[in-house]
Amino acid sequence: MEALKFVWGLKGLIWYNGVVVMIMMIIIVNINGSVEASHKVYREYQSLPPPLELNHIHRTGFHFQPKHHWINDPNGPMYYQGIYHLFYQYNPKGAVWGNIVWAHSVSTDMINWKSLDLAIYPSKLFDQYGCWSGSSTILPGNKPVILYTGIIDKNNTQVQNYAVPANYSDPYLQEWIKPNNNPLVFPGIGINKTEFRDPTTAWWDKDGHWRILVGSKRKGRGMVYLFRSRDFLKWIKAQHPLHSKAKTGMWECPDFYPVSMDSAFGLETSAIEGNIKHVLKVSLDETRFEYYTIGTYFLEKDRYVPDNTSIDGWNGLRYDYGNFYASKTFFDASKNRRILLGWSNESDTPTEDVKKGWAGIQTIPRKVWLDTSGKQLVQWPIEELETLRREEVHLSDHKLNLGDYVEIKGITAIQADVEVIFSFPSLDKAEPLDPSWVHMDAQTLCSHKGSTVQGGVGPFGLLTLASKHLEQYTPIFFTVFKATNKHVVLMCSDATSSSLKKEVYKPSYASFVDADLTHKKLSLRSLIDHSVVESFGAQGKTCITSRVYPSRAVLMDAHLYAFNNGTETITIENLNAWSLANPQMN
Ligand code: DQQ
Repeated sequence: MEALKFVWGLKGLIWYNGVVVMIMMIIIVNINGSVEASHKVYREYQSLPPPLELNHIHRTGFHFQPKHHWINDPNGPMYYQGIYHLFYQYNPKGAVWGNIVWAHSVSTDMINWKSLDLAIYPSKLFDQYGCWSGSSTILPGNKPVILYTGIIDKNNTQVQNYAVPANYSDPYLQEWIKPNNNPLVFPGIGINKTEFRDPTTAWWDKDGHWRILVGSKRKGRGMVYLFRSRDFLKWIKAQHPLHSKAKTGMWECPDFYPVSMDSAFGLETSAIEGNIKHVLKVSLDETRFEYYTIGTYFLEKDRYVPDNTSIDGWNGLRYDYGNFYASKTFFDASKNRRILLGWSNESDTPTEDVKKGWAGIQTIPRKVWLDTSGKQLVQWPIEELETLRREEVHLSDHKLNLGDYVEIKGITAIQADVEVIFSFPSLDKAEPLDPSWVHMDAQTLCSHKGSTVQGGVGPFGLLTLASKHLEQYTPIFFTVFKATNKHVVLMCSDATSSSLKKEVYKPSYASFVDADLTHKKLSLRSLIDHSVVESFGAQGKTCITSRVYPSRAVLMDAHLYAFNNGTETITIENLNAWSLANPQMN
């Protein structure tokens, strides 16, 4: 491995024209819109056969994907008789959203997947216009049941249905029955019948009731209606929603579960005793981002109250600050952990998706638990991913001065797992947080500063999916700033230079990281897979997933570098990188 002096071609221009570049970026972001919404309807593309050649350069190697066509939300993940089940929203006829059914895959490790027949598809009056998202619950006696949203008319009226396995002794649960006493829940008086969907996993309490949440909104106020049932069949709406928040719009795909305050082990969804907190996550239809709060669930009153350390609204905490939506967790009883899956949507145009013949992936399943601070969650890729690790390279105690970069050679940079710990001797050179930046959100600040503008402590990090002459690259990096009486860490995953195509949405995804800087170290792990980079900063405290479409940094022409563009010397204390093999993928 060789260290080179890094000359950033456009650095001077960008610095000089900083304001111009920033304005241009904002315009481009606006013109190029945002991530794809699941309900955007492109009728002309909804039912088109896939192209014959599916091995597109941007197809991922180890992320979950069916052979072809469109996918969105993960649905009803569960562990049953030694098998993991993942259902997902799927268009069996095309590469854009539409004709929605529940497709079904099974696995013994959540990395290798085998696709089964469709599990739930429109066939009855109560779901004839679509089988939308939902969850699974394991009832006493180890009996799984699925709750999902059925669309019953052309106006998108939504009801909640259930489905049960045809044969409980089949660990693959290949056939599902939708009993005739469906729907279980109609939108009652006062409920907006086209904004009433995505039932959660049910939880049970000693009072003999099952409880579920259903996402909704009223007059712009996002909310989760609470329903109770003794027999899982007759559901009564509670007088008040479990929780709601003004001006947040429709809450899709809610998820509600307990987390332990004492350990990283997961808890069964009905767990209520002991030193626990609850997490409520909602997916915001209006912003296409999710946020979660950590709080207390008062069971007697059936109220959830977020802690005052959790922002309840558009600026709340996110599992992931990038392409990540409609996520869902489940309790994995085989390893006592809670697992999180999310849909990572494309940032390319629908016409490109049609040409590729596919759109959408699921992120690598992550273990999720409460940070010792009690104020946020922590996530880490499941340990099973490590079975795909092949060639390995290692680098330690390597210094990066201003403008240095080092290529990480010896692995397939297009499909890799990289773990690195950076250290710095002091924070004295940290750039003061300019008062005019204070009101910027992290993403705006990242697009303003970027990876190429010289800083104090940082920007430093990884350049992933980089072409040989750096015409294209996706940097994942940190910059430490000095605020009034503390240091602030900004983490960015910046798609701005990932490809030359104008039509692609290329945001500078970013977040501030609540990192402990006592030891003057910051860690980063990135999972790189052709058109996706999933990154975990500060041991999983901040996660960002970017979808990118390089034309030059493809296949064997992709490179990986570590870099520093700050005046403080950064040391790569330890870097391990592996090529990742292809698992069995549907
Ligand atoms: N996707 C589903 C809905 C859900 C949305 C439809 C979220 O049930 O609200 O495909 O992406």
